[in-house]
Amino acid sequence: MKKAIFVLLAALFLVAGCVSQKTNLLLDDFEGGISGGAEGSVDYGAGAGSAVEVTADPGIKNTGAQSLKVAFDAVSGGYMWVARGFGLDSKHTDWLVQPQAINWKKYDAITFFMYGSGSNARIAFDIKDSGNELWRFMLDDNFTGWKQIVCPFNEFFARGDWQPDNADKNAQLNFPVKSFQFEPRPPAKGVLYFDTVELRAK
Ligand SMILES: [Ca+2]
Ligand SMILES: [Ca+2]
Repeated sequence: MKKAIFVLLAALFLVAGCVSQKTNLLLDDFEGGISGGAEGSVDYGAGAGSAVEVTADPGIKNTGAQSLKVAFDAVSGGYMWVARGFGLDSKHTDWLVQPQAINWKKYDAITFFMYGSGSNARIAFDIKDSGNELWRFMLDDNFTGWKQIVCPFNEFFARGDWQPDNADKNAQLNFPVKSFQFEPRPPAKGVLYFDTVELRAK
């Protein structure tokens, strides 16, 4: 009898395991035409002396046919942004999935692949929450080649240096998240590549 119960329980766990299989969600693969400006597919720019150029790179890629190539010169006092998602100034920056269509409770991190250059530049990865509040995760360009960067939602912090005028500034990361952006922090100059932005299943 004990053996029968054990077999039954083992079978139940097996079924439960199959049903609750973890599946990550691909948010963005940076495919298709890459351009800036009002009609562009990437919302990017720079100011106060910094400069950034964004193109597609078919040679260095992690998934699909290309990656997002970011050539930057970040000077002291300057700023820049390279953003994709919803509610941005450029018209065609959408992810592969609408934020409202995502069950955010199923995921605990946002991940992406970065092709590092070993420059030791500091890179900010920001997400904008449903209240337009910007949250930041910091990483270092201290490796070469592709590496997956895992940014757990509970390790983001609300930006203290700047927030949009319409940010709720409630110190809560409110879902759905609407967009993300990369910003190499000054002083730094170089080229980085990004690809394969996903939500990690819990
Ligand atoms: Ca790609
Ligand atoms: Ca908020």
